[in-house]
Amino acid sequence: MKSFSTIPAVIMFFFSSMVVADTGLKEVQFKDPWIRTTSTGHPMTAGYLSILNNGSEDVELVTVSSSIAKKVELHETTFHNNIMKMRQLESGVKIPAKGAIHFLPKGLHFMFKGLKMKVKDGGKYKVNLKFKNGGKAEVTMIGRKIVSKGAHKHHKHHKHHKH
Ligand SMILES: [Cu+2]
Repeated sequence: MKSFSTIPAVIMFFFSSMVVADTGLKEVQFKDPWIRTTSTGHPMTAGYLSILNNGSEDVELVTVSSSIAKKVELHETTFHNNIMKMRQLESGVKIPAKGAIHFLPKGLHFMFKGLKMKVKDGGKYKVNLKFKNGGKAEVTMIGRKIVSKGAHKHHKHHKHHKH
C-alpha cells in the first residue's frame, strides 16, 4: 500500500507545474498532475501526480473527487507473477513527513470512474483532494496521451477493470 520509491532525476526534469495548496497544507506540493486521454465514450481513465510533503508531520490523502467523473478512487497497480492487478486503497494514501508519494503508470493512480466527458490531449481538468487533517487542494490535471507499449497494456487493463 505504501510506495516510497525514490524519484528518478529524469522525471524531475519533466515537472512542468507546481501547485502549493493553501488550506492547512502549507508544506504540501503537487507536481506534474496529468490525466490519461480517452476516446469518446470511454468510461474511465487514470490520473497521476507527485505529492511532496515538506512538513514535519505525515499527511494522508483520503478522498479525491472531480466533476468530470462519478467517482475517483485511489488505486494501486501491483504485479504478481507478471499478472497486473489493481486494488483500491480504502484507507487513503499517507505522505510521510519530509517525504513524497508518486502516482505513476503501473503504480499508484487516481481511477476516474463514470467519466462524463472525453479527456483531451492538453485539456485541463480540475480535481479536488481532501486530506485527513482537513486540508483541501484543487489540482488541475493536464490531459496527456500515452503511446508507450507498457502504458498501452495498462490502458487495456483499465478497459476491463470493474468493481
Ligand atoms: Cu485503477
